[in-house]
Amino acid sequence: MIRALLREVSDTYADALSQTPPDPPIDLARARAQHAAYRETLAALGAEVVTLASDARFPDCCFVEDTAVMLDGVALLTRPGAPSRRGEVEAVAAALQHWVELETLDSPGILDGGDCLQLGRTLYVGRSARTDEAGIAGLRAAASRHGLSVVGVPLPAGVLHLKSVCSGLPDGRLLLAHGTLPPDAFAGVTVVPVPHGEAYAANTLCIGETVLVSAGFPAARQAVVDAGFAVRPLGTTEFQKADGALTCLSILV
Ligand code: CIR
Repeated sequence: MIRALLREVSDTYADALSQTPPDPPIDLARARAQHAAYRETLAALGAEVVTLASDARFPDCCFVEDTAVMLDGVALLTRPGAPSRRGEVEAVAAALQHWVELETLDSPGILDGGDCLQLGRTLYVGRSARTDEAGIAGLRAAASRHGLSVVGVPLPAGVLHLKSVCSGLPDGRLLLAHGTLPPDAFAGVTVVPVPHGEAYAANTLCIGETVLVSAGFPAARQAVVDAGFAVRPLGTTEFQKADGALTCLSILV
């Protein structure tokens, strides 16, 4: 049974961090409707969904992925790169402790879960504005205790997180937005390309053999279908406005 931890969209979500001020601005009611559809889809696919209450102090709190990284059934709590988001970890930790053991980052670094992607026994981690060398060192120390190796992937300017431009498919292949990262950063991994113009939709979420894909990106959807998987399109426009996508909205345990 997959468990999914989610967090409601905050009353202050319109103030969420964004690399570019959204135009039109975030529509809070629409964001909540999209979040509800996401939650219902996960449940319909058989996940046990737990949704935490939001906290108006944290506009970005629905993006729970950034607060913890699962390492073989243990949750490594992160130290998010954005200072305004550090306080989000507490409520997530309180919820996760009922399900799994918790570990903390034993370094003074910063690390966002959105920068972490596990394929097989390798954890790829983006070196970004949100994840630094010390954060990667802390991740490596924790991962090695679980027999996982860590490979750093430098991200180009403007790419918020590693998983802003790629995500894993159910069979371990990598869905990667063409022209964003060199495929040889993922040596030995088979890459399924998404056209550059649909880079946003390279962030997908796998629930079993089904792949959730952002609605409105036909080439990305086709790439996943051609790769052999069932797709569920979901509206994510209000999360895209805050640089968020499908994986960001849950921690799968
Ligand atoms: C932020 O800038 O932190 C949020 N507005 C978006 C975080 C998206 N999270 C993710 O990709 N894992």
